[in-house]
Amino acid sequence: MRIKDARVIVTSPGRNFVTLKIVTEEGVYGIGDATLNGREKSVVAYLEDHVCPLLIGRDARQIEDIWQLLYRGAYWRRGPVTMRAIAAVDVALWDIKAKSADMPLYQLLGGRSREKVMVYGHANGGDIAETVDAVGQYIDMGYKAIRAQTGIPGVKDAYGVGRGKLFYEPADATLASVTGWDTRKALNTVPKLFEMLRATYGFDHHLLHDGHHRYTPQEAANLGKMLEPYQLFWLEDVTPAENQEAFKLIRQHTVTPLAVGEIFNTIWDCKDLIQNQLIDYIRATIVGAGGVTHLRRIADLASLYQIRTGCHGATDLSPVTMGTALHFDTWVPNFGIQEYMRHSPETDDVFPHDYSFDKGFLICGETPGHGVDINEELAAKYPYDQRQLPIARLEDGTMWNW
Ligand code: GCO
Ligand code: MG
Repeated sequence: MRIKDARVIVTSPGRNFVTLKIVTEEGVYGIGDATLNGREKSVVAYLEDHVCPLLIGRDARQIEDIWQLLYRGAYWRRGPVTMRAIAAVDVALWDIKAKSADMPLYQLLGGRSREKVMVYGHANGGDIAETVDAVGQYIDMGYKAIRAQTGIPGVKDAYGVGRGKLFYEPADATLASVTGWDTRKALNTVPKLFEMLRATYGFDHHLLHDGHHRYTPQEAANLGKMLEPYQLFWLEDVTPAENQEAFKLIRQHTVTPLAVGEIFNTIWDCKDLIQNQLIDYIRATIVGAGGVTHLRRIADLASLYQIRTGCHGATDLSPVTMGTALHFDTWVPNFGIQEYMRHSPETDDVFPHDYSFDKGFLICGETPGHGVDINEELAAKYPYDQRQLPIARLEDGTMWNW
């Protein structure tokens, strides 16, 4: 089963997506997501100039060898651009393999470990009262788990305060827009939000919060401690994780569960965090961390330490990543939760898919492959639209982590 064609499709149905399509001589094709939010074109060039020519003529069934070829063969390892390109190839090849076997992808991975995949939605509000209302709307839709973010008085456009009810699109400007940050004010506000949420809705639902890399390890430990009475499902990205050791300090001071990894590319980014049991959930996902082939290795390492998965699933991960992640989640023994930020109707039309939502769970379909396709004619109607993620600055102008 030789690869005849490999090409990149860029489309912007509401936001930008980069998709790789691989076609075999037999006419079976597979697609993979290669979207890198705000830096999309770097992956397009990496794929078109350096990866696609290497694929032509290879046996599409040799997924592992092709993965190793692209990882070792480039000499320059890891990094978001390389690993997204590898992920796109890997997912397209798994799609082809599963279609050829006439099986949904989860069957090839080892079959079902569960009936359905628990997801969390994003509740956002300009202030605490609005966020409490937004959480109520998710509860009414049947969600079991909800991430809650609120505006912070005195902070311009604090992280996570969305435009739009069911999804939030941070890449909102041609060149990065400037938002504000103030840790003191955040530490005054976030615990009050969760106090109000538990007072209003009780303790039956899972509540999550994203710190989006804003706190120092000491501040993060303090936040984790203050949130303990509200029993969070997780506190995410509470400090940057380039220095994995930083989590030791946080861990010594709080039992609030910690989640990290949406910007990780390989197992090496989380090796120490996992082996020292410094986190509870690993957020690496299909498109970010080298596809199914590599994410499976991360999940297996995590399982040795009772660390569970929590795949990143924001709107900048295309339906192709969501569909593939759902097959992965349906199989992976140490599943924790799946993030589910809904896509716009325009995006859903360009990427027809067979997964469905039912009362707080997503269910992957039974179509052979990963169950997501691309309507190329429709995709061509939405040309690339230059957008970047915002940045954050402190009151005195100091550049901070967004
Ligand atoms: C999350 C995230 C995202 C990121 C986005 C960046 O937990 O869903 O932090 O919303 O900000 O994926 O492109
Ligand atoms: Mg996050």
